[in-house]
Formats: sequence, structure tokens, C-alpha cells
Amino acid sequence: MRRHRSAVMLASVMLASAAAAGVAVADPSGTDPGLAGQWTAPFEEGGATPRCVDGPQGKECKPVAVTSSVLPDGRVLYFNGLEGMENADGPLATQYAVRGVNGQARVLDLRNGVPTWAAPTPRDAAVDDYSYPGEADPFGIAGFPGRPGDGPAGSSVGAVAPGLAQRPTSPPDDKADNDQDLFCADVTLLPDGRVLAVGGTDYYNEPAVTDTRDGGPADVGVIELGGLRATRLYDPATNRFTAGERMKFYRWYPALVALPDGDVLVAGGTTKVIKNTQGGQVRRTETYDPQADTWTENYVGPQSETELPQSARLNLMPDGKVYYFGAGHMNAPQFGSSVEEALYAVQQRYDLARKTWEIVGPAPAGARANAFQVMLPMKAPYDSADVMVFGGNPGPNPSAQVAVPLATITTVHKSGKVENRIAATLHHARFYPSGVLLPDGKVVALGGSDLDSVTTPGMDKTIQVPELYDPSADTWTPMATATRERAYHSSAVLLPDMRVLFGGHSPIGTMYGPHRNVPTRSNDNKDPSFEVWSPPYLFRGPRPTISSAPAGLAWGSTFELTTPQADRIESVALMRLPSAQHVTDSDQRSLYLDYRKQGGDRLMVTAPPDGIAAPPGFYYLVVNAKTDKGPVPSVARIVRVGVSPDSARAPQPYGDDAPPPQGGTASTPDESGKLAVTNPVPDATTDRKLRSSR
Ligand SMILES: [Cu+2]
Repeated sequence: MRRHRSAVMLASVMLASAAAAGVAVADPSGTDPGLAGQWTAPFEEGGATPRCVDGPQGKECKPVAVTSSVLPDGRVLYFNGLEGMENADGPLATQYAVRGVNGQARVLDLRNGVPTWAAPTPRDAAVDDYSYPGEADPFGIAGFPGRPGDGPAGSSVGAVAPGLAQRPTSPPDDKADNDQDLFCADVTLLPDGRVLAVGGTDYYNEPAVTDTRDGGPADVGVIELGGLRATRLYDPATNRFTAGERMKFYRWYPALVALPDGDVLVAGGTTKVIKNTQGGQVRRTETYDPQADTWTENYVGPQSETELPQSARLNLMPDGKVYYFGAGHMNAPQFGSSVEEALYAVQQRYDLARKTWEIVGPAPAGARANAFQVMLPMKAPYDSADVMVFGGNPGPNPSAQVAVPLATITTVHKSGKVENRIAATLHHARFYPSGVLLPDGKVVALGGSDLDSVTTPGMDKTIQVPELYDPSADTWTPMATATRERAYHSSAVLLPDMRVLFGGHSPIGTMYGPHRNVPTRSNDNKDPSFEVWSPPYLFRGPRPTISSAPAGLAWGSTFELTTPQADRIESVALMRLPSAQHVTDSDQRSLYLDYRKQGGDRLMVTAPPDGIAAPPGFYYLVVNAKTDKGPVPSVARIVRVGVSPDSARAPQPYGDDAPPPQGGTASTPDESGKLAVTNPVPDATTDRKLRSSR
């Protein structure tokens, strides 16, 4: 404990100096696309049409990209968060559990240069009834300590009275249209190309005194957000969500990691968010086998349990272990606090074979609330990897209100040796930023805001200037300013044309009431639009092209890649298709492959050796050509990495000279707020009628 406290003190000193350094730097003009890149105009589903229409549950608004996954065919699956919050006209604590509804998903297609949208079936991914069939709880609204592994309470009760503790803390049965919200689910792309979404939210008032949708005079109650055991699978081939086997534990904001054998690990998450009786998060991990559709609880003893923050940022590292580096969601005192949250400030690793956790040492800047984490590119033989954590606000709960411009890098070697260092300070402090790994090895930091917008929503100011991190020089360079304010609940992903799709913004209503813009602070309204950034490397002349590459790369094999620019190629990058749950994307990884020139158009390229370097699944294959201004990347071919080769030609969903998307339009930035404020919520009579007719 003593050791831990001194680490935290050291961290605060470093944070203070980092913040001071960040203030002095001016913003760029960002006018030269060759230096700062270039943004498209914002575009959204339906174009510049009203964001919200009247529906059975009140205002139905266009979904926002809180979470985005690139599919193997090059389209993008995204889904909303905090759906229905536009209908609040009073305190969210009593209203949102009644007026909130399941978030919707959409598929965005940019392959032909003009944005188009499709809705999956069902559009809110409500494929199972995830709410627990409200059993009588002897402890009343306080809830009952859950099963062993569910927080310190569950595990300690389980140790002395195993029978008593087997009953999970259970959300009661309530409104059917908001007990399967995708909000807070983590996502990963499976080796077979389906998207796995795990966890989610069930909203209910507990206690619920009266509510307007059941004909009551007002919404009176106290909100609860229950985690879900949900396993949802989206298949791009059928455009459908289906239900997988449920997890053993309820998890709100869990963390997923793709494993070397194609399985997926889930860790952490909360059973009940507001009136948590467990003293912490779910402490056990589970492993999903996508082929068998089964979850296995990983438990061999107390060392199989640990305390992690919600949405813990995790990465599979070169020693084959899954690491926690000190970053996760940490906000108000209540949303996910833990009696053991000192553990949030130490680096931990999980041994997949032994199923045990181990403390590695103090995180370099203590607990990092709401920071982004990204693994930097690896080079063959992939025996060490750097992970950068940037932005956020000092944790643990209750986290500091003010965001910091701090970046740290942790190196993990194959031997298990771990080294930490402080990286260059960002130009802007960023709460809830996004980070996207680019094919030239740089990382772009996007969005976020200056204050913790969970604790003081609506009071923060968005950072619209992206910054580019160059790992070889350890520098951050401001880029062209984005058009829209995208902070809390936005997401960014690398597209197959090596541009960056940046979308969404879904804040909590101002100070937990209706959305209202506070002068000089950010636009507090939801934004369903996207914009696309063309990085500076697209302004360096003609792009190289890949004429052919095999569709399937077997680990450890050598394959032939042909490109007319073979003489000018300076690197071959393999980048995993991104799946960004806002502020975390454990899938992002980039490998520079060894290759040799064979004469003519041919390069002989060596695939990664195994699933530790490259977990099985879909990757962008990109060649970078040399210019005197720096590398210029090709458009990606999409390849599948794993046990088996596939000599079919790798598909390329975007054309070689794909221009940025054009022709889309978007509604005005504050439109959903105007609607929320000027339109009354549906009255109870109308609402009941609509509900009974469904
Ligand atoms: Cu969130």
C-alpha cells in the first residue's frame, strides 16, 4: 500500500508539469493539406433532414456512432448510446429509465464514394430478453450480494456461505424496449467476419414509484443501469443480429480482447451501476469460443480474480499475456467505484494458460481515467511492443475533473520484461479522445474535451484539433480542425482507403437534465454525422497499388504480393480491422512485415509467425511507397490471417484512386437540442395507445 501511494504522488507531480507544458502551445492554422490533412464536410443518414421524428416512444432520433466496427467487406457497423435522452425534460435520475430506449445500429457504406446507409435486423439488436425475471430480493432495493466473482462482496460472501451467494443481483422485469440497449457493449471482429458485441444496458427505476408511460402523473423513481449478460453476433452476410450464449456474469462496460486462438476474452464490467452492492466490478474473466458459441468461466482460485475499472483498456502482448496498463473508465464516485480501486493504478497481466492475474508494478502516471490506449506498430520478429496511453483525467474514482495532455508508453518484451516512459505531451488535454493507428506508423488523436463530461456533462469544451503522434520522433503535431464537436461518446476508425472516419457525439444531458447549450461550452446535442479526414500522406502524389495478394495468409508462411511500384515500396503493413468502442479499441494493431524484392512487380512477404503477433481474423494489407515528403500508402486489400492460406485474390473494397466520400449532407449541429427543448414529450395517453398497438 505504502509503495502504491508514493507512485500516485509521483504521478500527480508529473501530471502537473505535463499540464503546464500543454498550455503554452498554440493551435495550427491547418490550411495546407500536405501538412495538416483535410476533412470532408459532415454527412449523416438522410442528409440535412430532421434528426428526430415522433415515434411510439417519443422522439426517435438518428443513431450516433458511439461505437464503430469496420466489416471485412469495407462497410462500417455502428451503434448509438443514450438513445431517447432527447425526451428528457427534467432530471435524468427519475426520467431516463422510463424514457430511454434501446440504441439503434446502422451500416454505413462509403465504398462507392457516396455515403449510403442500411438498417440491420433488428435495428436495435434486441434478439433476446436479457432482463432477469425479477425475483423477490430479500434485501429490498439494496440488492443482494451476487455470485462469487461479482465484486469483493460476491467473492467474500461466496467464501463463507456459498449457497447464499449464488443468486445474482438482478434487474427486475421492466419496460421491454429498454432492457437490451447496446450501449456500453464492447465489440470485436471475430475471425469469421462477424461482429461480437458483449454486455449492454438494462434501464429501470429502482424503486419505481410512478411513471408516465404506464399512465402515472410523473416519472418518480431512482434510475438504475443494469449490466447485461448479452452476447450478440452481427453477420454482415445476412445483415442480422442473432443471440449467442449468455455470459455467466452481467457486465456493464466490459472489455474484450481477441486471443491468439480465435477465442475472445471478456474482463470486468459492472452488474449494477448506480446501487452497486458488490463493492466493485465483476472480478472473473470468461472466454468465448465463437465456433461452439460457449462461454467458459476462467477460475482456478483467488488469483483468477482481480479488480479492473469499467471498460479496462487491455492488449494482448508479445509474451502472450493480456495486459492492463492503468487505463479505463473512472468517473463519478458511484459509476463503478470499488473498495479495491487502488488496483486501478497498478499494471496487471493475465496469464491465459494459468488463468491467473499478476501485478506487474505501478502504472507510470497512476490510474488513468478515460484515456485512450493504442498499441504502436510492431516490427518483425514482433518480440516487443509499445502501448501508448494518452489523455484522460487522473483517476481512480472520483476522478479529477480536468483532463490532462499526458501520454505514456509501456513496452512489453517477449520475456515479460516491462518498461514505462513518459512520452511527449499533447498540445491539448483530452477527456475521452479517440486514437487511430495509421499505415505510416503514426497515431492520430481526435476529439475529446477538457473536462470530465460524465461528472459535469454539458460543461466541457470540445477539442476539435486532432494531433498526429510520430513514435520515431516522439512529437505531437496539430492537424486540420474538424468541423463538428465530437467529444463524449464519439468514435474513429481507419477505413480501407487509409482515411479516418470520425463520427458521433452523444453526451449526457447538461448536468443530468435536458440537453441545453451552456454559453462558451460545447454543443451539448447529439450528433449523428460523420466526417472523413484525409491524412497528409494522401497529398504526396500518386498512391501505389497492390495488383494482387492472397486472400488468406497462413501464420509463418511467405506469400507473393505484386505491385507496379515494387521499386518504390518502403514498407508492407498488416493492420487489424478496427472495432472502436469509444475510447478503447484493443483490436488495433499494426505489423510491418519482412519482405524482399523479387524483381519486376513481385515482393515476397513473410506473414506473422503466430496468433500472438497477429490474432486470427481480418487485416488491411497495405504497401507504403517512398516519396521525398514521406511514405504514401496504397488502398488496403483485405486479408484473413490464421492457420490456413487462401490463394484466392484478396478483395479490395475501395478503388485504387478512391476519392474522399462526397455528396452527403448533415443537419445543423444543434438541431436535436432544439427539438428536445421545443417539443414536449408525448403525453401518457398517446404513449399508452401506441404501446398497446405494438
Ligand atoms: Cu460511456
